[in-house]
Amino acid sequence: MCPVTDASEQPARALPPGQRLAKDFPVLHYGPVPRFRPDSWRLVVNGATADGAEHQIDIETFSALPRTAVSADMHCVTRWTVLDNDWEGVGARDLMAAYPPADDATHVMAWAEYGYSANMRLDDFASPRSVLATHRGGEPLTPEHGYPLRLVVPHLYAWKGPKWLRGIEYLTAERRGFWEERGYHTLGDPWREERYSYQE
Ligand SMILES: Nc1nc2c(c(=O)[nH]1)N[C@H]1C(S)=C(S)[C@@H](COP(=O)(O)O)O[C@H]1N2
Ligand SMILES: [Mo]
Repeated sequence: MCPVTDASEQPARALPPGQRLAKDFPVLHYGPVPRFRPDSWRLVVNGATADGAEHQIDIETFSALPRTAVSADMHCVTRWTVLDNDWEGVGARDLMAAYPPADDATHVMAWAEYGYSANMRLDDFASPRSVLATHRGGEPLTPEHGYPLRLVVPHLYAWKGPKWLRGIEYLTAERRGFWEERGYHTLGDPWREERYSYQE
């Protein structure tokens, strides 16, 4: 069963091709929900950083970064869409300002607990609407939706936004993430319906 509404419920606006409105807010991920351990939790920024160093950001340091709010629709490649999610957290551009990439960085790998990963172009990550989200709808993320931190890149399919985010790796060449290695598109723009790697 797909968690979508019936055709009589009209979306508030046009959806990307092949998408339908979800009922409520589905939970979808591969593997178990990790437990948050605040003492050992770090967000790692590494790879092609400007200073060549690996940065280990603890939760207190992360909490001191500038905050931003973004309202965005969420499109899962399995064809459901959730409109108007109010995310709050740290803008990707503010993270990049604090922990900048090297000049030759072109791509990002976003890493989650248990080795889940998603790749994207640096320009996609650097969108003013990309947010490392701690809250949705004014409440902290629930464990199954990514507590304490998830990446949201609204203009890409939602698999490009790891829940339980633990790392941003700057890359100087494209590498493929978890789903991108398993037949999904390296770019993943829902408006262009970039679902599968055979379309590349
Ligand atoms: N760590 C992790 N993040 C993930 C996934 C996953 O399997 N593991 N699935 C992605 C997919 S395919 C979707 S559609 C969204 C679903 O987010 P939600 O469960 O909050 O609706 O999470 C994304 N982030
Ligand atoms: Mo998805």
